[in-house]
Amino acid sequence: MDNQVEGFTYREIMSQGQSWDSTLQGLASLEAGVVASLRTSVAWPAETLFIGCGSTYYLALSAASFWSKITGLTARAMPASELWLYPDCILPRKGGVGQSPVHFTGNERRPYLLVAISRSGETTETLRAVEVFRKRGAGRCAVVTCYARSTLARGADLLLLTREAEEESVAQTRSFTSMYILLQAIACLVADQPGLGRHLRRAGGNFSRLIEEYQVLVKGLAENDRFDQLVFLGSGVNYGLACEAMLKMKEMSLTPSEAFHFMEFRHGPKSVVGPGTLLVGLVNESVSTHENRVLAEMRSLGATVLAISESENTVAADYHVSLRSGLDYLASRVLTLPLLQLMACYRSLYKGLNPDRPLNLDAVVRLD
Ligand code: F1P
Repeated sequence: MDNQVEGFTYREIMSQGQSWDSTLQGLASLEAGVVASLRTSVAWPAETLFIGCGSTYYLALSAASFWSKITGLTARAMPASELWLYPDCILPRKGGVGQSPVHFTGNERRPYLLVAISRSGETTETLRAVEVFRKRGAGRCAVVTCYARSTLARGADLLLLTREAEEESVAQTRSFTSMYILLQAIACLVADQPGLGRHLRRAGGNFSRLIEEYQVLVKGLAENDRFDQLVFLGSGVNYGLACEAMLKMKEMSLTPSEAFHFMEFRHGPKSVVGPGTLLVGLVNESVSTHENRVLAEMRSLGATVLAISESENTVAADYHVSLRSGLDYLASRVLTLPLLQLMACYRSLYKGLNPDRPLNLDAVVRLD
């Protein structure tokens, strides 16, 4: 199989298991300092804001969800450009009528924690958003990036680095999942949840088995001429992942793709469903009754359904990826992406495109 795919994007997709392992090993040496640095001398930040652009905005969406779930702290995600250009919609203004009482302890406004996520550390919108945040004295800024010498990294109060995930590809693959698992590990440190941390360290060991078991399936779906559009559904922490899978398919294969929260899809967007639709559901088995019903309904409208979940027995689908990881649900999330990245890569090659050179795209968006 491998000899049909020469490019660095494919190689980077296939290297993710090792990248996750080395990323987490790298964190182990920083652990004590990380928690101390995240904790301010006063109470925890009033709110944690996650920002990014494109893939890293989708990472921020999922991160805000698992951050709240793991730490109990409130969190929000937004495109970096929103914080840069519309800060008053995000940060209360001193003296402004809209100041929210939740950010006050006594008469002192509690700080925010900003988590700026950027593979390159050079995206203009993200750099400008951090500048705005700092100018407002709104709190401290942690940076998640692959490049230690980047502009963003150099200005961080706390630098969370995954050098091992540096990549040549324009479309993010191992960088995304490695920054993702790094942030999950940080959340475990902040919340003092060593058990979940141990599960995260086991995720890499599942990578090769899943590729071995399902590579042929995703290649077959990628090369099926029946499908002219893809829909990715996910809720909770899965929504950001569904958005990222959608973007991979768009960036690499130019296939019309959309992503929605599971329960939102009925409220209008399902009108596009038909025999040409491949619908990928990232199923959370704790709510699978509801998510299953959506999948069954879309199959009745003619869609072909690929479900990705921990086990097979709860989902009505035409095709199934059963992770069978034995991991905590949150620790298994990174396992959902590599096969969908591969599907996008295979579809790109099948259409005679080059996944290493996505049309119209650059690896970093720099604005003057
Ligand atoms: C952000 C980004 C990527 C996108 C493309 C262009 O980069 O929008 O998400 O896939 O590569 O740049 P970064 O800030 O994460 O480096």
